[in-house]
Amino acid sequence: MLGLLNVGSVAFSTYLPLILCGNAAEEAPASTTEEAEAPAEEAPAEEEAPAEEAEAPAEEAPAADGELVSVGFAQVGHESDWRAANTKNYQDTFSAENGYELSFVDCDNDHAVQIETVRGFIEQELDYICIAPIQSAGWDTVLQEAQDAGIPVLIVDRAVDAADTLYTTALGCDMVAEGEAAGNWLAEYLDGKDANILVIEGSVGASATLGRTEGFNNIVAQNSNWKVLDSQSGDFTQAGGQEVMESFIKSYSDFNVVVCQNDNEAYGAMDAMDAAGITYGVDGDVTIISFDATHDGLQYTLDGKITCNVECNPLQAGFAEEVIKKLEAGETVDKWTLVKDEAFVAPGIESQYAVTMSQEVLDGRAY
Ligand code: GYE
Repeated sequence: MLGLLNVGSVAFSTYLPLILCGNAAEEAPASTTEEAEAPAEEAPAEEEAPAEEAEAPAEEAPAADGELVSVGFAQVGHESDWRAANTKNYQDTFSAENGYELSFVDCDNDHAVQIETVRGFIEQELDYICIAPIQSAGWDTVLQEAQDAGIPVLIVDRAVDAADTLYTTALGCDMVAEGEAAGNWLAEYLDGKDANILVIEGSVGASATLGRTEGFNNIVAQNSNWKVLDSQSGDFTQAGGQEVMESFIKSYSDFNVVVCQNDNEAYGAMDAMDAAGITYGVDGDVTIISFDATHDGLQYTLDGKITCNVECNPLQAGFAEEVIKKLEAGETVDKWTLVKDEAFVAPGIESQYAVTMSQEVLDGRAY
């Protein structure tokens, strides 16, 4: 169920030697611009992207004068199904057909590679730089370098821990709100019952991890009969989720809630519980909460295995394109764009915080 991203098989960028250095160059799958072959109308993003983008006639595209607008995208990596959907959305949106030359680099979850990737984009004098920051700390110097070079920077998906004067705009989901949504739903669901909670966190230092943890803990603090027994990073991967859950099972026997900070970790945690004979889901002993609401994650929610799944919408490229179009037109842009999301619960559960899953809901999803 872990979708393997095929980013490594596409043509390597001519820029690649400049932007990947050291051993990372051998390991980091990287790809670039010309591979975005899917015509825009086939992109799953189109239904959810802002209407202006989806409908924009060719003459309004930034490439109207025949020049492609160059955009560098320093992507986190290929750790999850969410990331695969996000990457596809950027490649579909920033296609040559739409007037862009996209330099896409998969930074393989390595902060140092990501910094050097951005430096490479600056050296190449690209028109725009999008960064999905692997970790939130450590950005001041390279953001200053981009600013000195006069290149607008869009911080996408995750946030940076840097002054907002150092970048042009930021966009993404509200991770703290996602964590609070999970906690509020759990309080409603448990209706006063005790909770012994295990948390499988995302990658260390990522704003998605920090925000979801903070938001969930805000609600834990309001429930005196809830206890977080342990909280460990599963690195947003299926293997990581499985490994952490296996070690939790060795140490704890009295848990009734497992919070996985993304769907892939939940798949791994379910494998570990299956192997240990622990039952979970609406009919089992353990309630699983997950984040992302990817297609497979919501299938598990529909099946009653993941009881609550808090969405983070990966279809964000339309928002980035909207910003770039405005900048191309000399307009000012908002400092922050919120990408909205919602939560889903298993059939048979009614919640003021979440949509109850059905086959129809799953079939209507764009990713
Ligand atoms: O939840 C996870 C991915 O930054 C919101 O990163 C994103 C997170 C997402 O690896 O699956």
